Amino acid sequence: MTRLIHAMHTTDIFTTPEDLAPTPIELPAGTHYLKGFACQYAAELNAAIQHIATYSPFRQVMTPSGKKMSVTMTNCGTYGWISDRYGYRYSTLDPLSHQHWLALPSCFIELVNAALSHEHLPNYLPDACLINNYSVGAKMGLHQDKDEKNFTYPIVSVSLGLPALFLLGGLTRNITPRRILLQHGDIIILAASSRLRFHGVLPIQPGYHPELQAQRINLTFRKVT
Ligand code: MD3
Ligand code: FE
Repeated sequence: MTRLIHAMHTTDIFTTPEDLAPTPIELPAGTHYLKGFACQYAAELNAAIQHIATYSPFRQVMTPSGKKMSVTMTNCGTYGWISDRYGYRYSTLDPLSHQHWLALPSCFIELVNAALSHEHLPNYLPDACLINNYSVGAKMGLHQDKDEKNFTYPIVSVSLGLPALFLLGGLTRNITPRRILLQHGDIIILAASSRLRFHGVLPIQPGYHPELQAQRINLTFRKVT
């Protein structure tokens, strides 16, 4: 054992292993990370999410390749993101109820406005909010969000509940993604040149959150049209 310690460089002792420090110090241009920004809104957000999920329940969606996603989803706003064997698209109607999605709750709009203002980004009114629900083990593969008409509107993401390691890649699939830890209340905004980066979520690890129990919920606000 002594031999091993002597063989190490002293700096190695102070280097935190990558797995324990997944949040990089430097973020790429157009990526804005607001640690814990939504914590004060969490109870109100969670109540609104429960209401939305009573009206339009979380459901597993099928990808065009015929695989069921591990994440369950619902939406609010003018447009909802849906996927079935015919492909991905936005729809004004919930395919389960054939009714319109519920309107965005005012606390959602206020939070997006507060986050954009904090980052000195132009304010916009989102017309879609995709609500992803991750149970332990759920994940999201590397993908791009490009079903929206105008990529100059940033995507605002709000994380609640269990932590996740978020993967942020490049503009092509072959670039090794960096890992960013997203915890309860964290907001990440993908603007400008980061808007079309490949991204995904590693499997959620077992845990318990006092407000959301054994789940992670992610809200993504978008402007579709
Ligand atoms: C980076 N959701 O719903 S949010 C999605 O945590 C999605 O549920 C993930 O990817 C989640 O499409 C990640 C953060 C996020 C959202 C959009 C992005 C990161 C992004 C668009 C471009 C680059
Ligand atoms: Fe995405």
